[in-house]
Amino acid sequence: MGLFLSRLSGAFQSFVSGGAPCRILLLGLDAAGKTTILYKLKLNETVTTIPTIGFNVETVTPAPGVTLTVWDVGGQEKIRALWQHYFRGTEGVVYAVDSADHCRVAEAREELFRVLQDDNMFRGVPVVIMANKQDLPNAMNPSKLSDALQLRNLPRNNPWHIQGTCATNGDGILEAITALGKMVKQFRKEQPRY
Ligand code: G3D
Ligand code: MG
Repeated sequence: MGLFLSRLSGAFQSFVSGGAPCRILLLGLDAAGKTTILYKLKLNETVTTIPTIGFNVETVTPAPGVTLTVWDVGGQEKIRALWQHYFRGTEGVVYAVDSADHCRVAEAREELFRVLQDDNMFRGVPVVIMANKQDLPNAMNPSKLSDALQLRNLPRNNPWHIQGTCATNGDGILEAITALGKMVKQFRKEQPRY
C-alpha cells in the first residue's frame, strides 16, 4: 500500500477509536467531484450502487466500522424524503464543491444549509468542505469560497473546516479526512450518549 493510502486508512480508522461505528456522508451537487474522490480513495471497487428510482446512493467502507455514503444533492424535490434514512446517526459530513462553478455556488450553499437543518441530522454535526478543482484557473480559493458559502453562518453553528482539494491528483484529500476525524472525535466527546 502506498504511503498516501496507508495514511488515509489511518485517518479513517481514527473515526472508530473507542469501537463505536461511524457514519459519514459525502455530499455535493452533481459534478462536484465526489466519484473522483472515491476513486482517489481507491474505493471505486467496493462501491455498491443502490438504484432507487431517481436516487443513486453509493456506500463504501473506507475502514472497518466506517460507512461512507455518497449522493448528489440538488433539485429533485420528490426524492428528498428518502434522504432522512441516511441522515440519522451521521457524525460527519464531507461537502464537495466545484470551486470553479461560480454559477452554482448559491445552489451549493442552499443545499448544504438544507441538509444541516434537517430534523434527522444531529444538531451541530461537523462538516468539512472540500473546495475542489483548485487546479482550475478560475477556481475560488478556500477563503473566497467560504465567504460565498456563508460558512460563518451555518444554520446550527456546525463546526466546519474548509480544505482546498484537487480530486484528480489527490491534493488536499488526506488533510480533509484528517480534519474531519479530529472533529468527529470532538463531536463524540460532546454527545451525552457516548
Ligand atoms: P460527481 O460524482 O460529484 O458528480 P465527478 O463528480 O467525480 O463525476 O466529477 C465530475 C467531473 O469533474 C469529472 O470530469 C471529473 O474528472 C472532474 N473533476 C473532479 N475533480 C476535479 C478536480 O479536482 N479538478 C478538475 N480539473 N476536474 C475535476 P468529466 O470530464 O469526467 O465529466
Ligand atoms: Mg458521481
